[in-house]
Amino acid sequence: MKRFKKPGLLVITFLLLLFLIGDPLNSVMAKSINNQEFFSYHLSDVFKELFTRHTAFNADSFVDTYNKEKRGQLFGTAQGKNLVIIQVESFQNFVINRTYNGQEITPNLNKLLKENTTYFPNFFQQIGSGNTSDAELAVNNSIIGTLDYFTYKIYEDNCFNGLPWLLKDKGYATAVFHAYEGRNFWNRETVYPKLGFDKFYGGLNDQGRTGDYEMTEWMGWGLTDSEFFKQVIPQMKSLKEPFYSFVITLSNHHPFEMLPHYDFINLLKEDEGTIVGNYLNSVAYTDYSIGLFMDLLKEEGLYDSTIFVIYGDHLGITNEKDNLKDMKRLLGREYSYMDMLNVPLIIHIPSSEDFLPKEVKTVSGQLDVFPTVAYLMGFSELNTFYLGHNIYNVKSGFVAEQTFMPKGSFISDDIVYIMSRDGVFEHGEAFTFSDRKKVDLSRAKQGHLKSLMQVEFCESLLKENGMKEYCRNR
Ligand code: GP9
Ligand code: MN
Repeated sequence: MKRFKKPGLLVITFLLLLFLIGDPLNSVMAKSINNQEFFSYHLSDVFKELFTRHTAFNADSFVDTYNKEKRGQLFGTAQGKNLVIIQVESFQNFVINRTYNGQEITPNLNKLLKENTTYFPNFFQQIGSGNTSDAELAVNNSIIGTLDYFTYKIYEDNCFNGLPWLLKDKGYATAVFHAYEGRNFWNRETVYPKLGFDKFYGGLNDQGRTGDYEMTEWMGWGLTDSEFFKQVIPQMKSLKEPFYSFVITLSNHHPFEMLPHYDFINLLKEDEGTIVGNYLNSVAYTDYSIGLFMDLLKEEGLYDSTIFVIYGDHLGITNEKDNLKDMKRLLGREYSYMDMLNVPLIIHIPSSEDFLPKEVKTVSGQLDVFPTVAYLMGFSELNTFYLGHNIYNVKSGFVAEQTFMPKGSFISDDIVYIMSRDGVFEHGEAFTFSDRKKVDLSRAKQGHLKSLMQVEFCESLLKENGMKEYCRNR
């Protein structure tokens, strides 16, 4: 049976087997597992299961699933259009379509959901130690970042072959936009060209710095999003069409403190001065800024010729005691990992002639964005390594997690499994996705192994610089 279509994958998998079976104590997996607090998983048991029963290790989940999944009505509906991906800082899903104290928190995005848009309410973050930068990595490359340290640093010399490169091959101009004060936070300056971005508009032009953004209004971590978006417009206009613009917002960052004139939400007394209260105002401001950006793109004639992808990089409200209490009051139920890791994904194609489903409820994660966008943009193949799936067409969703929900955890349409921090599978917790009812752990074993395998596959791919072949002729 021909399981592998790419020679590189065979090599990586073979190496992975060697690492895992040959010398488990020194293996990649053992090392990264040991890095996790209280983690002492029984490796030999896992691998006996993986390689004797072949339950979780299914090469199909790593290779060329795109070929099958690309068949669908929306294939190529955005072919040749500009692509604008907006990665929104700390943007969680619970605010979408929510009314607080009689006010919509995200009126602009809620409105957008009604216009040639698909909303994915069951979309989850998939990051490692690199926070914002790992979300960038996951979405553009369909691989998950490492827990060891941030991927953009450890693997800065690696070859990547994700969305920007494949779009460049199709004649797209590629650019990334971000207004943090220093250009090189998360080692971005070094890594973006490796990811396939031709141009990086980044950093502030003030106090002796020579970045690309004028400091017209400061809030929190840097230039305000609304001022940032205004400055992005001429930069974007200077790109040759078609282009891929990857735009990273910043204002909605912890501790979410706002300039008073951007406080749009009338907070209840009990939410004033809290992280949750701050967050509501901060996310409402970001929503306002995105609305402004869309209006400016319309004025500049760049709106109709573009496909937009908007999602959150990761959670903003952590599970500290006060937050848990305030979030419980807001949601009317416990604030769980499932809420924390749930970020929204929105795909908007203004001039699509095809009918876009209003909502796709399949469970999905950041790794799925690349194959999904490739499908809409009519890629005939995905000649690279990727772990995600085309969310529009895949029958059931699967998301491997490794932060907050420890490595070995997963979310699927059927079962959610939260790995125990002591590393013993049996001490973990399994429940149904739909109504969060506890289920027997046996129902989570297969997904647990698949989750470990996906994460370890990525670790191995990065460690072995498994995509180096793709860089040969660049
Ligand atoms: C700064 C920004 C930081 O450029 O990306 O966000 P963080 O990684 O702290 O969420
Ligand atoms: Mn972030």
